[in-house]
This record gives sequence, structure tokens and C-alpha cells, in this order.
Amino acid sequence: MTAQLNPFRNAFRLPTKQRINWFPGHMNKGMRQIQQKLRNVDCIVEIHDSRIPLAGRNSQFFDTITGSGVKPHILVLNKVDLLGPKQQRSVLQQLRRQQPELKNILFTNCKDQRNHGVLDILPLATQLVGDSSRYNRAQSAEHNIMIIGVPNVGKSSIINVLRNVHLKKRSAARVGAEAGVTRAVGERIKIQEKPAVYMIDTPGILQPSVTDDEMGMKLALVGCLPDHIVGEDLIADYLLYWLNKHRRYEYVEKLSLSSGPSDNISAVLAEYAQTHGMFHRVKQYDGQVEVMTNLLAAARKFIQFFRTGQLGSINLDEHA
Ligand SMILES: Nc1nc2c(ncn2[C@@H]2O[C@H](COP(=O)(O)OP(=O)(O)O)[C@@H](O)[C@H]2O)c(=O)[nH]1
Ligand SMILES: [Mg+2]
Repeated sequence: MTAQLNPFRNAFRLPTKQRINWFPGHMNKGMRQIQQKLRNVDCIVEIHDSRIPLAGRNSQFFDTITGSGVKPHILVLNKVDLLGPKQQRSVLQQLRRQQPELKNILFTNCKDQRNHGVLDILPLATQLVGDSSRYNRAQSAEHNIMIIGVPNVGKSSIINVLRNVHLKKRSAARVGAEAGVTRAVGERIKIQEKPAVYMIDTPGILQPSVTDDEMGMKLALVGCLPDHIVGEDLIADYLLYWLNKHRRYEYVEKLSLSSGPSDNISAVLAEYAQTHGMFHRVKQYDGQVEVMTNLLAAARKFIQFFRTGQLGSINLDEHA
């Protein structure tokens, strides 16, 4: 049997030559603050979104701050509720191939306090710190764990859930649905009493320049950049491209598209807006007001379906 050719786009091109870039001032400051605090850090916990296990991890920066692996490091792939259990194994294999030096990988779901991955973070960090040479910190009984990663992957949520679970105390770190809520390296937040363990929350840091367009689109799609930086229309088009390329057609039913899969984002959004009564009034050049389908509202809905797992469990870094 010959494999059917995929009739849809097999490459994604940005409409302009402009690169996707978001490196506001607070990231530069955050990066400096992280480096200044490193002396007092015993373990680095890098949080990333499990739906993009490879894309967007600032490996050069992380290499520098772990001293090329001297300081204990745990990679936590969060939001595993959106990746799904079936994809976990292939994500692990993918990561091990790509970065064999990664030793400690956990999958977590912060929305569930009984999640195994969440409960494993503190014991694993304690063990790694115990086994490591702490140099200037060898005399200190306290452990300081620094949480790092790109924006909006759940860094503050992890600190809060660990504080809730181990200390039975209420949340202390601010959480938000948009990227860029935590803007400075915060004070230490206690997560365990005896021995005392503290966590240091940091603002999400992206690579100063995202040179790979698809990587930038994946970061935008999972919400690591505020939506307006890239634009919802473009994010929705990338989502459609990705789903078609990977023959993931769950969207056809979810958006109630009558004529099946399509690679034309305007047509897809227009049909969805039409059947779901999404209209808005647009003033024309001649002053007349016309009622039109609201494509932006439809694009937002489509992206929302992906972000809440309603288009299926997806690893955006999976090979086509
Ligand atoms: N579905 C899901 N959402 C999560 C999870 N962890 C965090 N979030 C959400 O992701 C968003 C960003 O969380 P936040 O902790 O502020 O991320 P930070 O920018 O890395 O500190 C918030 O809307 C959280 O509710 C998770 O495990 N699963
Ligand atoms: Mg935060």
C-alpha cells in the first residue's frame, strides 16, 4: 500500500520577513538577577511546557547557569494534562536522543496536587543536592532551589503547589494566564520546614532572538508570548498548518466544518464564525456599517480549543 500524499502545506512561512521576537527589558534584568543569585542556589529546576519538549528551551543560558551540569538540574515538563499519558514515552525518547546529558526529567500537572510528578520534585531535588558538592554552601543546612524557564510554563504554579503540598500554606507566587506576570526575581519562598527548603521564582526568559520561525510559532501557540505580539490570526493559521501536516483532523468536528479538512484559515474561521453566530459591525470607508463574520473571535476560539486540550493530546515537536 502506498502512503497517501498529504495534500496540505508542508512548510510554514511567515507572511513578512520579520522575525518573531519578544525580549522586553524585564527579561534582561531578570537574566542579570538570576546570575547574581546563583552563588546561593543549590539546585536548578527548569520548567518547560510538555507540549514543546524541545522548542524554545534556552539551552545555552541554562548551560551557563548550571555550570555545564555541575549544579544539580531537573527538567520538569509541566501541563502534562494537555500532553496526555500516551505521548509521554515518545517525548522522553525524543529528549534522550536530543540531549543525552539530561538525567532528571519529571512530567507534572500543577492542577492536581496528588500528581506523581509534582510530589517527586522535592525528594529528587533533596537527593541531588545531597549528592552534589556544594562548595561555598556546604555549611548551610538550608536548600535553595531556583525555578527557571520560558514565560507561562507554570513556574509560579509549581512553587505554589509545592508550598500547598509540603507546607500546607497558601499560595505565595503570582500566577497568570498571560505571559509576563512574574517580572523580577522574587524573594525566597519557603516550601518545606525541616530541613528548610526555599524556592526562588524568576521571570520567564526567552532567547533574545528566536531565529527559527516555527519555534517562534510553537512558543506563541502554547502561550509563551502574549498573543498580540504574533497576532491571533497568524497563530490560528500555524495551528491549522500543524494539525493538517500531522493529519490531526479532530478540529473538523470540533469546529463543525461541513466540507472536511481545509488548509485555508480564512475559510475555516469564516465557516466557524458563521455557524456559531459570531458577527461584528464594521464601519466601511463610505460610512456604512456592515455586519460581518468576526474572524478574530473565531481565531481566538480555535486557539483556545488547542490550549485547553480539546483538539486532542498534542506534542508540537513530534515529527510529521
Ligand atoms: N493545564 C494546565 N495549566 C497549567 C498548569 N500549570 C500552570 N498552568 C496555567 O498556566 C498559566 C501560567 O502559569 P504561571 O505559573 O503563571 O506560569 P509562569 O509564567 O511560568 O510563572 C496559568 O494560567 C496556570 O493556571 C498545568 O499543569 N496544567
Ligand atoms: Mg511566574
